[in-house]
Amino acid sequence: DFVINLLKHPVFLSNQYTTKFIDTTQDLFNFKRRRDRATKILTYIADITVNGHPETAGRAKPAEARTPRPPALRAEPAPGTADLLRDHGPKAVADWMLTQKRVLITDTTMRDGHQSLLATRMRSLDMIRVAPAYAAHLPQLFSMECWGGATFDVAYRFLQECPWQRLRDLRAAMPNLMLQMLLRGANGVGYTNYPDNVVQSFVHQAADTGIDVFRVFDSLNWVENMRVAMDAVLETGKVLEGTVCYTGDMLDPDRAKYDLKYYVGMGKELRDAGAHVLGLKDMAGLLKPAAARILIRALKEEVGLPVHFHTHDTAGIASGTILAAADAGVDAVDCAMDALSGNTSQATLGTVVEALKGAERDTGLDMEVIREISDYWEAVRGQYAAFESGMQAPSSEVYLHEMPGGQFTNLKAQARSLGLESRWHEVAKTYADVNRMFGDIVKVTPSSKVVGDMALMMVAQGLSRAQVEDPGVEVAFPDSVIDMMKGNLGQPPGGWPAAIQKKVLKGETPFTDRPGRHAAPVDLEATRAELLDKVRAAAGEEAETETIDGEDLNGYLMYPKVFMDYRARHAIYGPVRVLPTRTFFYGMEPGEEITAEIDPGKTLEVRLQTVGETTDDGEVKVFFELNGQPRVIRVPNRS
Ligand code: BTN
Ligand code: 3PY
Ligand code: ZN
Repeated sequence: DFVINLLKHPVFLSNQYTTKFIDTTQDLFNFKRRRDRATKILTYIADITVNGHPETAGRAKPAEARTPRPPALRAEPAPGTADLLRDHGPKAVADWMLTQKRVLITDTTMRDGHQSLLATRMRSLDMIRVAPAYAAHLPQLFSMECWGGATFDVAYRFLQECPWQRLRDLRAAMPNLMLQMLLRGANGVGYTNYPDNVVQSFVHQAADTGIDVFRVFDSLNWVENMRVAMDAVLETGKVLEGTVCYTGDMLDPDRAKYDLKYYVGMGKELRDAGAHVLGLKDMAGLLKPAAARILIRALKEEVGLPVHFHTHDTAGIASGTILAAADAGVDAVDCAMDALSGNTSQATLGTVVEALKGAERDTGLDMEVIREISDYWEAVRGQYAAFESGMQAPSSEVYLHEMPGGQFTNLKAQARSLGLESRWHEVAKTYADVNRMFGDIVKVTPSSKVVGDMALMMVAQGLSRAQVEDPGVEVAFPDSVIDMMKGNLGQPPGGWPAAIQKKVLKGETPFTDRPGRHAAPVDLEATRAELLDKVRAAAGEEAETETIDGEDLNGYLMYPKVFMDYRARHAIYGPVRVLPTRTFFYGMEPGEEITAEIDPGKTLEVRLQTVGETTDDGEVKVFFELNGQPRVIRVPNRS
């Protein structure tokens, strides 16, 4: 019946549907199909209850968690920056930034905040529930950074949810605020260069689904490698934030490679390439207040674009640097809501707002609302105890290793999985050695991952920098290092150091031009057809209902295997994004009851009665009540 409903549906017939058509079109669902999705979700709960979630095994459990409750809404969303962009375009946004006096604030909680503190594991539901409070009560925000960076693949890979749907839901919930993403230039939201037309297609899809501000950077600060992505953003009519990554120490004569002249020069290149806003991305939190004063003043005067400053609080000084930047005339700065700020995350939003209050550059944000929203985030954070990094305090060690805040927790987890966590300070020191060995480069995704891979390998194998550089010592370099030395991430200023490059490449000739020039364009329509065939072949009797929209296609182009694995699990477990976070990671206790909104206004009430014994064939029966009706689900006992 469901298939007949679908095939006869006017939207389906007119080809106007997306994969979400099925999840969002109520009138398709006869009783059988409705039970189907609920059964899938019960299967997931049963599986996690019996076997645990692989991602939380052996990790800290949340303390008796307070249920996150979003603040009550007391106002309709007032017009904000998204309205300005919609009505007057990106240039008007930039002009407005320059003429108004406040320090504008971007809230990064939904992207860099949890990427840097919780290994990017925050689920969409926890964001979407608080989004209306931002729209209603913080309409003065410059933007919400809520997408891109590592959040894209982590959503598919670990959270079993569609990153595009997250964006669409946030867009709908915050119509007045500009939504911002982090785009790694030619590396998209991945770890390697993509063909030009894949990057272009991705940017257009992101703009269509809801992104207003594209912060575009390159992991080696190579403007040449950013142009394809930047030109694509310009075509969309959204805000292009062309971004300079900050590294080293501008005032240290030993790090002369990255001096004031270098940054101002790059800022001018980005302006000439069409950027509306100049991003200054201090991904590790290395920019010190005195240097910030000089750098921001110079960028403002010599480049002329509004400057948007991003930093991390790893050393504990981010808000101090932000105040110095405010004095020097910075236009916008990034902060995270208090409960997800500090350490490797951004500066504390409420603190920055308080510090500027009453003075010339008052942010105009409402402190009571900030406290309420932060209180919500505090309860949310409690549910993610399994993903906390264990960093107890800020640390000046960051000036030694220079790891990006968004990499820190991930690299620590990688070190843990190799049994190296207790040798973390050695990893940090080696990371610094690798940076010097590679010629002192910008370290940000993906170049930071290459440096991290090399450092872990050296610590694991007990190799020193001198040994690695010694032509007489055989070294098996990680694939990512070989790839980078071949030129596949582009060129750092001054090129790669010849000796180490030669040793890594064993005589192979590296590229020195743009990697995108070597990558043939992908036939997008052929890929879509191929993908649909694959998805249908895997879907069995539900094959007819499978479709591939532009969002799916772009997800697949970035991450083919990750996307296919996500779809395969989706076929089994259904839309598990609707489950409460605790249930998603820990399953349920006998006697526990939860509700999940499977469609707007339609909830599943789930009660777990008991978990049966494991049968001879290795299966466990899990007894539920679903909306008052008994249901039994069998799952394999894999524990
Ligand atoms: C992963 O870590 O592989 C992705 C997270 C989703 C895994 C699901 S959870 C239920 C089922 N049991 C498993 O061991 N994997 C899947
Ligand atoms: C990312 O690319 O994910 C980053 O956060 C870089 O800072
Ligand atoms: Zn960052």
